[in-house]
Amino acid sequence: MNNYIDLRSDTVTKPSPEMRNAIFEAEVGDDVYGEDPTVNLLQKKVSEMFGKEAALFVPSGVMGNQVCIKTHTNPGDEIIADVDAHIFVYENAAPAVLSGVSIKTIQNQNGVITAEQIKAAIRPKAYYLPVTRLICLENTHGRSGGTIFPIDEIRKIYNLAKEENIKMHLDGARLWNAAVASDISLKEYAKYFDSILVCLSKGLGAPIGSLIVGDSEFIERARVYRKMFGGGMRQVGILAAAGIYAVENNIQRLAEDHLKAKRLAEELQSLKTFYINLQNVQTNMVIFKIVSEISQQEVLEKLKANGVLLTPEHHNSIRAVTHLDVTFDDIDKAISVFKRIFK
Ligand code: TLP
Repeated sequence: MNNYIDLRSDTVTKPSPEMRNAIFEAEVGDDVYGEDPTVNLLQKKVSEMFGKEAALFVPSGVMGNQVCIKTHTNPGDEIIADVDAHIFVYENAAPAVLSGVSIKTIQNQNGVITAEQIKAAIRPKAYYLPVTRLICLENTHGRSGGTIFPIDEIRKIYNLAKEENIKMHLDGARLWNAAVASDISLKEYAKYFDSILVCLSKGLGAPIGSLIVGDSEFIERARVYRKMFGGGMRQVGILAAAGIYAVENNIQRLAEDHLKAKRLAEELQSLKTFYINLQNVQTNMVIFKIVSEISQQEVLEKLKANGVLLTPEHHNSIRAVTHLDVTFDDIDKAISVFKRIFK
């Protein structure tokens, strides 16, 4: 896909020469013994960034979410998530398979579920009902096009969770984007969650890797499930080194990706083939809802034939994601392609 302007996802980013150099230079050890100095450094660094006691390096976002769900719950419990949450839609029903829990889904508005909706979804206490154990939020929210979860609503949900003795998990695969765009610190977001998943392999440009953060006791228990799920890794400092490079160099620059998404959306909003909700273009994604006769597949094929890659999204939409491997120039080229093909 080298010759394409690849807007399918920020997961397609490749390690830069500087990041490859950090990988090359990494000191390593056996991380299952806890002896990889570079992994230990990454975990320490990231836990401090979030103001939490500990962090654990995991191979993927899905594994991070699922290890957290497993650590928080018992079989027969229920977790709450929005109906479009990655945890619910894109993780192969893993909460049912790996943790034996059901998911009570809530309709979201632009990625947001409210404390009021959640309150209504919490099960009353009765021996024949599942126990509502965990509330999962997603920030930024992928299926709504990278929208930011408002901090005021997070605070209300946190207060409710405290009252009800329910834990809070954040799928923060792209929390970095939310923090940069909203100017709210990672620590402030982290205050309201018992566990957070963050990814290195999306907008931050690392080839692989995610972390979960939480208190030390939680992370110690999570380590057991990481191993159980096959995520115990050995001389993985070569990947942690990429992660350290990513968090030290590639967070603030996400603002550029947000500008690229804005430019794409603003330039293409006049096309009649699509509807773009500009208010939802808050970070590095643009959702184009197809509002003319043309099929989703045809739109994607035409774009591909002209060198631009996007992905299908639900509700007859297509999704563009900006990232560090597409330049402003590439965005302008993609805009010309759109304008040439579509009305
Ligand atoms: N998201 C991918 C696809 O799976 C949709 C993408 O291209 O956006 N949480 C969120 C919010 C995510 O968007 C993703 C990946 C994950 C978790 C899972 O991360 P990985 O792919 O590392 O397991």
